[in-house]
Amino acid sequence: MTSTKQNRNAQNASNSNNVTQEYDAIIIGAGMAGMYQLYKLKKAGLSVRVFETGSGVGGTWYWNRYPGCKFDSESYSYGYSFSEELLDEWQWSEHFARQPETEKYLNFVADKFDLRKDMEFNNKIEDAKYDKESKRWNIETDQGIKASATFLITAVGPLSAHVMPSYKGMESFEGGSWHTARWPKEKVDFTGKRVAVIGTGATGVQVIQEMALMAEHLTVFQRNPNWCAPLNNDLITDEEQKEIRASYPEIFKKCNETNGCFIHSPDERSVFEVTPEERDELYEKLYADKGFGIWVASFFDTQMTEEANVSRTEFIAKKIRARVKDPKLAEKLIPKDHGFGTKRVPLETDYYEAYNRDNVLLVDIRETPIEEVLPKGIKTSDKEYDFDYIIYATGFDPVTGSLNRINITGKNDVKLKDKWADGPLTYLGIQSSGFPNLFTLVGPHNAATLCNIPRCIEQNVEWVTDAIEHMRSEGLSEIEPKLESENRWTQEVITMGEMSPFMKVNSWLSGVNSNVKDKQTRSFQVYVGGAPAYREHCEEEAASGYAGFELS
Ligand code: NA7
Repeated sequence: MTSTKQNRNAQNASNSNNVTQEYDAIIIGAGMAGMYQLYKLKKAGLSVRVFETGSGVGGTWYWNRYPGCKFDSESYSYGYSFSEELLDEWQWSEHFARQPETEKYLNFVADKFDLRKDMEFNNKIEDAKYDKESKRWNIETDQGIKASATFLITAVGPLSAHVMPSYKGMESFEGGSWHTARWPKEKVDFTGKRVAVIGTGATGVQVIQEMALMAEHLTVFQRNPNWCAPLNNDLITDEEQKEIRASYPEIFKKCNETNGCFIHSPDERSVFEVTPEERDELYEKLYADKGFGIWVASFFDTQMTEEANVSRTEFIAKKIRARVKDPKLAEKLIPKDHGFGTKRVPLETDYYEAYNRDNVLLVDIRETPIEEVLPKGIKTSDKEYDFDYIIYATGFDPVTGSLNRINITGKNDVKLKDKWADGPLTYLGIQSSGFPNLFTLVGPHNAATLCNIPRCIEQNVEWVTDAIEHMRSEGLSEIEPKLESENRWTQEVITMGEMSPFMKVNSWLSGVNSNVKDKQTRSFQVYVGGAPAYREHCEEEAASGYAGFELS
C-alpha cells in the first residue's frame, strides 16, 4: 500500500472514531493565499492543515476553467516572488497566461514545496466555532472531519462565492448549463452548438470572445455593457524570457510601489495640463500596449475625478465605434451610465470584433428582459431563443460572500455574518474583534482585493506569519483587535471609499451583486487607499508591538 493510501485510511479511521485532529493552525482554501500561508507556517515550525472544497490546488485557477480564462496581469508579475529557485525554474509562455498554464504552475509549486501532504481535499469547512475555554477554533467539514487549532486562517478568495440569477424555469432547461466558476473538467465540444452567455463582466467578456469562435451560434444576453480595452497578449520570446529572468527584483519592486501592484504606474501629468494631441498620444500608446496600462497608467487624475476622466472615456467610446461595424450595435456596447475605469476593466482580445460575426447576436435585456428559462432555451419579453447550452457569467457574492457561506462563530457566540450584516467591521482587513486568532487573508477592508492579487497575498501572509511568530515567542495565546482600532480602520476604509470613483457606480467593487439579497446597495468592502499605504499601516502596527490588538 502506498503511504498516501495508508494516510487516507488512517484518516478515515480517525473520522469514523469521531476523533478531533489537533493542529497549531487550520487554513481554509488551497488557492494562492492558502498555499503560501501553509508554506510559511510550516517553515515557522507549526503543525498545519489546509481544508479545500475542490479536489486540487489553485482556488480561482482551479474553479474557473471556462474557455478564454486568463490573467489580465502580466504573468511574470503575477507568480509568487518569495523563492528565487521557483522564479528560476518556472517559465511563463505568454505575457498573460491562460488558466491551464496557471493551474499547472500552482501544481508545480505544490509539488516543489511538498504542500499536498498537509492538505485535505474534497472537504468544505461548514462550521468554525471559537471555544473561549480552550482558546481554540473547532471546525467541521461536510465530510464529517473534525479538527481544532489555535489559529484559523481563511484563504477563501474575495470572488469565489459564485451566484446564479433566479430566472423562472432555470432548472427545467434540458441542455447543458452552468456558472463559469463551475465549468466542467471534461472538455465540452461546442462545434455545431447554439450557446447563450448571460453576463458581460470580465468573465463574460473572456468567454464570449472565445465562444464566438467555437459555437455555431452565440447569443449574448447583456444587461449593462462594460468598458473593455485590448489585452494585446503575445507569446514571450526567448529574448524577453532572458530579460524577465534578469529583472525579477525590479519587476516586483515596481509592482510594490504602485497602488494596485501592477507593473504600470500612472502618468504624473494632469490631463488638464496637456494639449488634446498629447492626450490622444498617451491614450493611443496605452491602448496599443499590453495589459492594464490604459486603466492605471493614464494621466493620474483620470482615475480621480469625473471631469478628468471625460477625454479618456470619449477616446474609448470612439475606439468601440470604430471596431463595431453596426453603429446601433456599437451604441449598445458603450456604457452610458459610468466613465471608463470606474468599474474593473475587462481586458479583451477581439471582443468587439466578435459582434461583427454572423454567428453572434447581442440581446439587450434592458430593452427586452429575460422572462423565463424554458426547457429548450430562453424567453425574453419579445421572443423565444433555443439553445444547447446556457452559460451564466453572472459573477460572485463579493468579498464577504465566501466568508458568509461558512458558519463562523466567535467567542461570544456571535456569528461573523451577523456582526457584518450592515457591512464588514475589521482591523486592517485581517481581523475582527470578538473573533480571536481568526485571520482573514485578502478579507474585506483589505487592500488585496483591488490588487494584482499575489503581490498583496504575499504581504498579507507574511504579516500574519510574523504576528503568529510574535505570539509564540512571547508565549501568548490570543490576539484580537481592540474595538477602537477596528472602528478607526473601518472609518478609514469608508473615508477613502467615499472619495473613490469605484463607489459611485454599482459593481462588485462597490459591494453590489443584484442576485444577492443583501448586496443590492453599495457598501464599503474594499480598502481603496492603495497597497503601499495599506502596507505602511500594517508595518506600523507590527513595529508598535501590535499595539492596536489585545494580546493575552
Ligand atoms: P461581474 O463583474 O460581477 O459581472 C457579472 C455580469 O453578470 C455583469 O455583466 C452583470 O450585469 C451580469 N448579471 C448578473 N446578474 C444578472 C442577471 N440576473 N441577468 C443578467 N445579467 C446579470 O463578474 P465577473 O465574473 O465577470 O467578474 C468578476 C471578477 O472576477 C472580475 O472582475 C475579475 O477580477 C475576476 P450588470 O452589470 O449587473 O447589469
